[in-house]
Amino acid sequence: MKAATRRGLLGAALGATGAGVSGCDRIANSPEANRSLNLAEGLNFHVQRLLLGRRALAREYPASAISPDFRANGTVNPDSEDYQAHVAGGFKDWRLEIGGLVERPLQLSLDELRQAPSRTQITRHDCVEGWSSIGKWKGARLGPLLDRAGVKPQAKYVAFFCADTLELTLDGTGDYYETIDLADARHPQTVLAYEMNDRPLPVAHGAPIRLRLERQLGYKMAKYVMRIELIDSFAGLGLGKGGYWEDRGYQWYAGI
Ligand SMILES: Nc1nc2c(c(=O)[nH]1)N[C@H]1C(S)=C(S)[C@@H](COP(=O)(O)O)O[C@H]1N2
Ligand SMILES: [Mo]
Repeated sequence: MKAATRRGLLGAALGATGAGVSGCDRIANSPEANRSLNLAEGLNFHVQRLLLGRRALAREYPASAISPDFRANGTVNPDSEDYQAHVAGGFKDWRLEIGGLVERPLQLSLDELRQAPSRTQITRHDCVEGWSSIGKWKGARLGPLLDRAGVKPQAKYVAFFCADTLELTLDGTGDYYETIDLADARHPQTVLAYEMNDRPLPVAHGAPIRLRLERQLGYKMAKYVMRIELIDSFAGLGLGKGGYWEDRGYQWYAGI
């Protein structure tokens, strides 16, 4: 690659952080500088992937591609008394809490979520176990909800706390939870889905709402979301790795 092109890339990726490269060709032609430029280019690749690549949309499909039998996985019916009471009452008294590092904590009913800015998308769900299904999702976009709550500057992650416990452990760490960063939270396809294939979200798939995070694997997409918290670190949650499956060895960033 020509030095000029390389500088252009570097400038694009690093300019904003002030780690720019001088425009001197003699520096670019010296072996030491080239080594550091190559290093920086590797960095640049990751920076681009992180900052630019993650804004790209996941592929969307036509209605004809929808799987006739979308698989359900993990918990398919949380057994907690609270949750079962909500199912029996049609989730009328259910409220989604959005709290933690926010200016205005929210408590939203399902109707209020249905009135919030929404998005509908037909996407492929990929489970780490090796199966995929295509479904149509409609939900409240997370970004605008976060704006309504007013994210405090020190917040870095969004944590989702679910109604189900997958594993009863002595230390009480078996509750399903997940965390994502704010870039993913504000991605246009990141929604709190309350509809699947044009019907209210079924219990097996996470009623009343489940996260859709279309650029990552299935285990990131928390079902049965009861509470959302803005946090600056997930070290204190569960076993400290950022999610139920992450605590058991899976990657925190499960990009696909
Ligand atoms: N609360 C909760 N969320 C969950 C799970 C779970 O067991 N509990 N399983 C995860 C996994 S591994 C996958 S693949 C998807 C499955 O979603 P589905 O049942 O709609 O296929 O949900 C994810 N979110
Ligand atoms: Mo999964």
